[in-house]
Amino acid sequence: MTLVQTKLSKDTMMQLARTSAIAIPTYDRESTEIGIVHLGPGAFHRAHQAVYTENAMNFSGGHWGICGVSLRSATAQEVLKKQDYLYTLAILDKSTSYQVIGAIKEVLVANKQSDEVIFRLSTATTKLVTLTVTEKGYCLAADGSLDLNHDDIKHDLANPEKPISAIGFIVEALKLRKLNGVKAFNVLSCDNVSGNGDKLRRAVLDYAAQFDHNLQLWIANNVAFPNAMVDSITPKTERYTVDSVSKAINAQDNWPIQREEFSQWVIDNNWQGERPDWEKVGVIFTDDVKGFEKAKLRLLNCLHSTLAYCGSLASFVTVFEATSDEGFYQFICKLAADEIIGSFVPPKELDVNIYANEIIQRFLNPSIRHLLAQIAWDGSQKLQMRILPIIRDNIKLDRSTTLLCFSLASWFEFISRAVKNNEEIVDPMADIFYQTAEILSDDTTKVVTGFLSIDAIFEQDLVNNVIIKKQLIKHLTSIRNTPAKKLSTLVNSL
Ligand code: CS2
Repeated sequence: MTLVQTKLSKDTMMQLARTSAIAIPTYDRESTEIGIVHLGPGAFHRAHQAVYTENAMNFSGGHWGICGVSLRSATAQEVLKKQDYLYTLAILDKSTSYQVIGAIKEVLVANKQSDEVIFRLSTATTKLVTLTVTEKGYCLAADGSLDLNHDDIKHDLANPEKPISAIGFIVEALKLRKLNGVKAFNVLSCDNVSGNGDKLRRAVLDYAAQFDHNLQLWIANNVAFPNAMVDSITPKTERYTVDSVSKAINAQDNWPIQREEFSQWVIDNNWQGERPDWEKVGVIFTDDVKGFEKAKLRLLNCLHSTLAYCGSLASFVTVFEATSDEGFYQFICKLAADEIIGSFVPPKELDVNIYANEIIQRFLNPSIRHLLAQIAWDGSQKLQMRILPIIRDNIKLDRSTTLLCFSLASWFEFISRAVKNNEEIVDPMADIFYQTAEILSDDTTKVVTGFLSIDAIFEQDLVNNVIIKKQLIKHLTSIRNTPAKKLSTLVNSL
């Protein structure tokens, strides 16, 4: 349904700004060159890094236009091109504010335009490569090295000039830069992955080593891979977002982005490379980026995933709904206080009790419709960063793990129900779940043993820990014995 006649474009944007309170780019967008290539320009990138870059260019200019590279889907290109790559950011708080973002100047689709992508990456004006390709995009094996058996990596090793993976593109472009005497770009990961820069560096160096040790050495000496922590709750754009934003700005925007007001980007202070004036617009540079990462993954993301699985089993649809339930609210507060805070050393700049409380308040933002189903995706990857390290640290510190095991058991049940009902599971390990026969069992000991046998997720220290196994079986049994409506009482009694 098109609600308004005018289409968002560079011609209509000026009109918008004159007639309404919509913020638009204040830098000279037409003459701004592309300085950043971003791999994976999905919702999060467009609501977060692109906005910081936009605000930095509004503040002090610079040639930091972004070329977004979608690795597979052509949708971003199709939709955004028709509106001159402009889109609206809607910030949902007590009231909603709108900002038209102009930082993205081009979108390429890697599997259709690999030559253009490599050209853009290897050209001297590209100073920085950023990426949001999610946990699975790093193609890493369980031991942290590049998974040489990963289908995309196998493809790229056989066809290095026509890559399909982010790693393949980065290395091919760096190879050309080295060959042509062009200074290397830096690579800044913006994925919600612990030690994201370190992990990416490992993947890139392992891949380069397959071809040429000199290239590997050159990359190791010339390319920085800073670690970074990113945060802003960004529910995916739904039909109602398109309609309500288009109505509010009085122009049809077919791909606006919505997010909460809170936004944080913390980058390693040791990194000195060329970049937009991000520090002028709120980006924090710190010596303890890993501390921030841990705090965020362990508090915000662990609580999110817990709500996603337990909350879905209780038939809640959104984070707001689940957190507004008294039983679930008490449960996540207790989980944070008793088992998460204290499992790690927070950065000195952060009061972790206040931080935890603020996160739970963010979940209670009634304007944000954040689907539990969206957060539930890719559990096999996410839980390895959000729950398992906390369990492991608590064991070492002789602290309780029972609430964390409840959270893990609810993931087991969530997946096991999906397998039983033959539903689609959005997870790179979905095939493994379908192949693990025990997951279908009515015997909860077998189910737990089946999950723990997946060695790409669970390492031996956890598999052999009898206390953890007992807790998982106990919780899975009580989840199975409790009707959805009573789950709130169950979690509140833990
Ligand atoms: C969420 C995150 O989908 C998920 O897994 O937990 O996307 C979360 O909203 C962001 O990390 C917040 O910064």
